[in-house]
Amino acid sequence: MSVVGIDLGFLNCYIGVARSGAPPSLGPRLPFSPEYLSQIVTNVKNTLHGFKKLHGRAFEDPYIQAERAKLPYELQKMPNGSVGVKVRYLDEERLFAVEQITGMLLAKLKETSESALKKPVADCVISVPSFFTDTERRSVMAAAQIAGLNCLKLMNETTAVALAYGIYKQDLPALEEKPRNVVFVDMGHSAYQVSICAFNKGKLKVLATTFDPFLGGRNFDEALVDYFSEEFRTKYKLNVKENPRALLRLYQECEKLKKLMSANASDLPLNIECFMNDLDVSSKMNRAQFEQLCAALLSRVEPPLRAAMEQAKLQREDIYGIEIVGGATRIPAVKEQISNFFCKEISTTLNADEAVARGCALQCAILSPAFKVREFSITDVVPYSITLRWKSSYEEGTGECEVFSKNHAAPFSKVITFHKKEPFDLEAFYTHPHEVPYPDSRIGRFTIQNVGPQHDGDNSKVKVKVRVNIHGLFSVANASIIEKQNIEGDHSDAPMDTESSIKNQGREDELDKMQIDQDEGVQKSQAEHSLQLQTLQASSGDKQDHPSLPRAKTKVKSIDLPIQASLYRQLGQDLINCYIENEGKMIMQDKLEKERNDAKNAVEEYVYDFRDKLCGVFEKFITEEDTNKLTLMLEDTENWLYEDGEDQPKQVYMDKLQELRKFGQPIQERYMEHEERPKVLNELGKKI
Ligand code: ATP
Ligand code: K
Ligand code: MG
Repeated sequence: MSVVGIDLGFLNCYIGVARSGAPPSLGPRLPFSPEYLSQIVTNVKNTLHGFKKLHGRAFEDPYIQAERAKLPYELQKMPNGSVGVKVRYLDEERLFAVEQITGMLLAKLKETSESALKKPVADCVISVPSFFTDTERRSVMAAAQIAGLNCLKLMNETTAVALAYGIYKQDLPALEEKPRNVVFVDMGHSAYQVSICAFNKGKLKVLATTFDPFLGGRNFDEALVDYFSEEFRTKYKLNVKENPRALLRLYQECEKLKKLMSANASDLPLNIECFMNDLDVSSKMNRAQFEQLCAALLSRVEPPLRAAMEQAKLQREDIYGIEIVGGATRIPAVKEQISNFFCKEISTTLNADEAVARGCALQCAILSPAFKVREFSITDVVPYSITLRWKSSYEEGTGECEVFSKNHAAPFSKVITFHKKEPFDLEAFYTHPHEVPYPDSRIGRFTIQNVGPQHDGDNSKVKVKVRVNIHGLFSVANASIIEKQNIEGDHSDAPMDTESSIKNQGREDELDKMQIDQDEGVQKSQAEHSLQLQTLQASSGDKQDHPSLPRAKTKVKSIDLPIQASLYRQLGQDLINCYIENEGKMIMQDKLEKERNDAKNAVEEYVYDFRDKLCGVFEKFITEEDTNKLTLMLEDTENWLYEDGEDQPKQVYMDKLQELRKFGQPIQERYMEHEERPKVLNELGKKI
């Protein structure tokens, strides 16, 4: 049994593999470059990359429109208003939803790990940036489903890094001791993330996570591209920005130059031959110039560090170490900004490229029942505070309540009590839209159905459980009506519509297990369920609700209520199923296409091999006349392969091969016989 962790990077994807046997060994590192997609989607002219952040957004989203201008491939609006990518697939222009594109990438990653491990792979943990909203997360989940992967957890990238750091550390402080606080910094190609984690033996707790979702290696490339485009405009009168091909090449060269400048401070050349209009261009730059050019970008390194420290309520001296990962942290000036802020050397003990994938693989092993991994508990945070608003058509006004504050522990469940006479809506949204790098603050609407008054006409007590689950997704997980059967004296509490006594149920792992159970489709019986709620109720010390009544006298019955959820920009399961079917078809088509190509290659190979042998080993076994005839035939076949035979069904190639073999086989046999004869005689000789 093997499980995998997938770092779904903007530019680079990595797979970490955990194999059974404790502790899990991390198997072959499987790096992926975006070029892989061109293998998946046959005949794609442009390599597709950078679609990670197109997830869960509307086509009109300003971020999408800004990206659109930069991407070498075309984006288009899908019928449901989300983002599609235009791709040539088997000589046909096709539009794929971004979920399908990531699904293809994930399917490829799955297939590659399977062939490396020689075992099927289904369970996985996939990384997402900590700043991803619910909509973005759900879109990535859909992609996993399309790829046939069972995603046990969407894991925040920096949390994965923290796990990779902590799980093998032998010297973490004991549980009762002061925790060890470590800062994790990840700057990749597209984003910059910081998180501060507190470690004790066997556990890590994320204290705060901050980010600049729009700062990464690509911005440094962009700064260089802008600079050289300007220079080439004056120096060579070239308008690079108007030529997509040239622009792409300039981006590639600038990225190379940027990396070279990380290792070398002196003047470095930038030369591109036949750049535009048959012109060769050349220029140079050194590290000091680069840093000056990128001063504005570099000044954005500090604020998230400062914010993280403030939110974690820590001082510099509380920090044990700073660990950096992600390709762009190799830029010396970025490192310098970080170490200057903390007045401390930064540590690079983690593998900057693989840490996220390793952490995900470890998390997957922890979650998988097939693995025995040492216990390690992980508490993440809610990145943005979440508010519930409720209204009822029957009563006036609305009520509001922040159910999760920023950096609140996650996964976590809470129970809220409402007093209602009729069904009601709960609207969940991010409390502070300006803090969220996403243009819409809506999460979803949850309608609590089947609510009616009590027998005496009074409000009913409705308990609603809200949760942020293991993937970082918010939901109204369940709702139940509490019926009191011995009502006498019980109504000291006047109907209070806006009362929302939030009881923390604790982030106890018990609740998480419940979540996993439900995800696996295990339906709890009514009895079991109400029992559970009762226990929760008892443990929450539900006193202020019944100030005058001793608990023992109230008979309480809890009845589950149906919840109708409508999540913001949710892909319907019907559509996902349709994508799954399509993905299956494409995998089949790819397989057929591969077989067809293999059959064609076999003909080509046979032609070359036969020709070699005709003037080589076969020479003695064939007349000159036949040789000439066959040479001509091989030449014809070769020409045919480049012309009419270029694009034929598999069977045509197989027939062709058969035809060639008819001529080749007898000669081959004569030759083999000749070769074998002395050996056979030799053997016989020995025996005699
Ligand atoms: P993201 O985390 O944003 O999704 P990613 O995980 O794909 O993206 P990484 O693989 O961590 O990104 O980093 C890629 C970036 O790091 C690229 O911009 C690349 O140019 C940059 N990079 C890699 N090596 C160096 C180096 N030596 N010096 C400077 N930059 C580098
Ligand atoms: K990566
Ligand atoms: Mg990354």
